[in-house]
Amino acid sequence: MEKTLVLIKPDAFKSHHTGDIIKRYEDEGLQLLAMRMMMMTKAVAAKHYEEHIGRPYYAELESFMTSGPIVAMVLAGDNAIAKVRELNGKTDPKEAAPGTIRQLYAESKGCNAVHASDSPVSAEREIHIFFNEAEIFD
Ligand code: FUP
Repeated sequence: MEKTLVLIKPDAFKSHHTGDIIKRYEDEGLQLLAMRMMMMTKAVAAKHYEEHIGRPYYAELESFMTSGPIVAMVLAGDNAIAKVRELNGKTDPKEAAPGTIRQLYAESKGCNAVHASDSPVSAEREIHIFFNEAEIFD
């Protein structure tokens, strides 16, 4: 079983789509192994988005991601990384396929409802920013 880190971002949390989003993943057979509601600090944002530091949109990304509660979770299943990214849709909701989470719930490329790991290496790194082994129920 592959694991992936998912974040429900402040926009989707604020617009009350947390339940809708979790249901989409569970309906596709993905299993919740860990979950926490929290505020992302600037320090956690810098760790999580380290490859984006210095890019023109970083200040906006940091300010958005620390603007309100997020829900962090670990999901597992066959091909979980690709499956979750497909359910999420493209980064820019204008390009996201109909019925994807971003097409349904995101406003813009910056405020785009969800994050999901993009590779096994990222998943391993990102999961351990948010959870320790004792919090992952596998
Ligand atoms: P994704 O893998 O779909 O989450 O997208 P990226 O890793 O490319 O980008 C991470 C986050 O940076 C996005 F969710 C939003 C932000 N971003 C922008 O705001 N503008 C950009 O041009 C690219 C990324």
